[in-house]
Parts: sequence; C-alpha cells; structure tokens
Amino acid sequence: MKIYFAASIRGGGIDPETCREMMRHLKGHGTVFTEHICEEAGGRDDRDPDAEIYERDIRWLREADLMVAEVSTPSLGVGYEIGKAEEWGKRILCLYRRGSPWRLSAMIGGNRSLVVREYRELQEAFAHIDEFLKSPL
Ligand code: 6IA
Repeated sequence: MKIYFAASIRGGGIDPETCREMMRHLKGHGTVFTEHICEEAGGRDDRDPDAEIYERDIRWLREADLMVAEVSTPSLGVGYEIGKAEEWGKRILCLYRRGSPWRLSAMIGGNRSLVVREYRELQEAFAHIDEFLKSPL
C-alpha cells in the first residue's frame, strides 16, 4: 500500500509529535512517501528548492494508492494536494482534531467525496486510519 501523508508545514505547522505518531502508525500499513515531512515541521524547511519539493510531491501523490491528510491546521499546500488527489480519483481521509483553534474549511468538511473524521486523542485518529485502510481500494 502506497500512502501519501499530507500535513501543514508552512501554513501554521502540524504539531510535531502528532506528525511523528501518525507517520509511525501509517508506516505500519505500507510505504509512506512523505516520510520526511515531520522532520522539521514547525522549524526550518528551506533545505530543498520549492520547485523540487513541488515536483517530487506531485509525483508521489500521483503514484499513491490513497491519501491521509491531517487538516487541523489550515494549509494551502494540503488543500491543494487534497484537490489534486480528488481530481485523480484517490481515496482521501482527512483527520481533524476537535478543539483545534481553526474551524475546518467548508471546502473540506462539506465535500462528500472525502472521508472526514474527527479525533481528540491520537488513538482515535489511529482507529479512523485503520478503518479507512480496511475498506477496499
Ligand atoms: O503550505 P504548506 O507548507 O503547509 O503545505 C504542506 C504540504 O505541502 C504537505 O502536505 C507536503 O506534502 C507539501 N510540502 C510543503 N513543503 C514541503 C517540504 N518542505 N517538503 C515536503 N513536502 C512539502 C521541506 C520540509 C521539511 C519539513 C524538511
């Protein structure tokens, strides 16, 4: 199973611990292309030129069987990737943490093509991931 994990980097930035734990959990299910996104989430991210990041991520997204997106922190990049993945017919799970200071965009929460699930504890997020990955591709 090839999984594309998307999470906010420059847009607010996902909580690094949440990023690492979700990544660890997803890796138990298959190959996660975006393994490096938790490395410096919330910190310095200018190691690679933007054009390289864009081209590599788009290539991975095309190749992925499905996408899991952490959407508690708004991110232009994650929103863009969700739009692309939808256009390409990928299955998409969006995970939103209840109590986030940001309300989820209606473009995500109101889109019936996406599977949107809320969680508070990480264990709940893991259960949503397991459920989503059990469904046929
Ligand atoms: O607009 P944002 O920066 O929040 O967009 C985040 C999304 O875009 C993520 O889901 C990534 O797939 C993609 N993305 C944005 N910046 C990077 C990046 N920079 N590396 C990989 N994917 C990225 C270097 C990051 C670093 C933590 C080493």
